[in-house]
Amino acid sequence: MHPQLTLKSVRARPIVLPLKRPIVSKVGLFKDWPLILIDLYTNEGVVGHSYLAPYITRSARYIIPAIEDLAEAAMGQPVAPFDAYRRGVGSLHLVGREGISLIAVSGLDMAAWDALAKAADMPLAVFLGGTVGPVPAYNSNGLWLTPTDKLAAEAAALVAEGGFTSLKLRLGREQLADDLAAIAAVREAAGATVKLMCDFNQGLSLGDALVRCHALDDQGLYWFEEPTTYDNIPGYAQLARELKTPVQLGENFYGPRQLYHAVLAGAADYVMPDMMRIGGVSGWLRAAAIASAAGLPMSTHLYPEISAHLMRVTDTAHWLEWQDWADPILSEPFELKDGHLIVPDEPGQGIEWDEKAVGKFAL
Ligand code: SMN
Ligand code: MG
Repeated sequence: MHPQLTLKSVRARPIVLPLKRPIVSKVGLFKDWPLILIDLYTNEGVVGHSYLAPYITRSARYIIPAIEDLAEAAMGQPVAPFDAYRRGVGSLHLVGREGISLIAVSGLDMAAWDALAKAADMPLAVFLGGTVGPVPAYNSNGLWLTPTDKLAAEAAALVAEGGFTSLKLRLGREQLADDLAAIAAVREAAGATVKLMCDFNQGLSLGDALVRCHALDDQGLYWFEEPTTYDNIPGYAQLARELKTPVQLGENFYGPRQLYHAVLAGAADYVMPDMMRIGGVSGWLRAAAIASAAGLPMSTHLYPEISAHLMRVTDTAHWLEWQDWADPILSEPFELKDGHLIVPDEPGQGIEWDEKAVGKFAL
């Protein structure tokens, strides 16, 4: 029998990684990519890892104290992520069940699941009742709102990064003609059969979203992601009702209940929770059960390593979003093959920090 793990301490460290291709999007311009690395130590010697990608570098100043506060309260307790989730959100609910509270809970939750799977000497996917193997992925490393004449070369490079047949393209440029030119440039370079997941990053008003998405509805795009503000649920229900192209929503859902409300309202054809906001592994598993009952295909957002394990046990698993942004600090980045991310046959998530690189990017 494996020993029950007991929480000894938690370390959370901010780092900032350079981005090969700067993010030019309606949610902001990012030249680099901050991460918070979390190490969860147990009395038994097992160490769980996770990371958060909070977009804004200075947010480490208020997310890390929240992580430390929750960890302090759990010191000496069994490593039991479902219990910690309830206790963590419960203890912070008066300052909000969502936002920073849930982000801190999610980071600790992922590290706790990593530790448990490591203690059992199983890959996380196997620990959760699945198997390791390939997960279908699209390349989301580029195709931002960059000048259209740069898109063809970038699309060809993105396909070549891992034999990809699917790419994410950001849309919602000033003029419809600019979006059409972007689509044409990418298809020209990546092949007519390339699947294009299209992300508007909430950049349009509901009225503009209706007009632009109707105008693009015959383009054969794979999905329309977040055309308007993510929490305009009635607006999304209208978009999903009126459009032929599937509407994708969910990277901004805080906790499984927000996904549930979106499902109830018919606000999306596809959902794509984000590990940092949905509640880590525990939140994902609950959200996946809702998507399964509703028959909604579920994709991932950021966090490709841990998300790949989860996709192996998600009933309606759809597409994994691939970004290589954490690769510089991983001692063994995950392998890509023929447009799939390969879940490694290693205990836990299968991520270990390259401490030399971490030192280089420390804040
Ligand atoms: C996104 C991800 C990371 C930064 C900005 C925008 C985007 C996505 O919404 O879905 O990849
Ligand atoms: Mg998105």
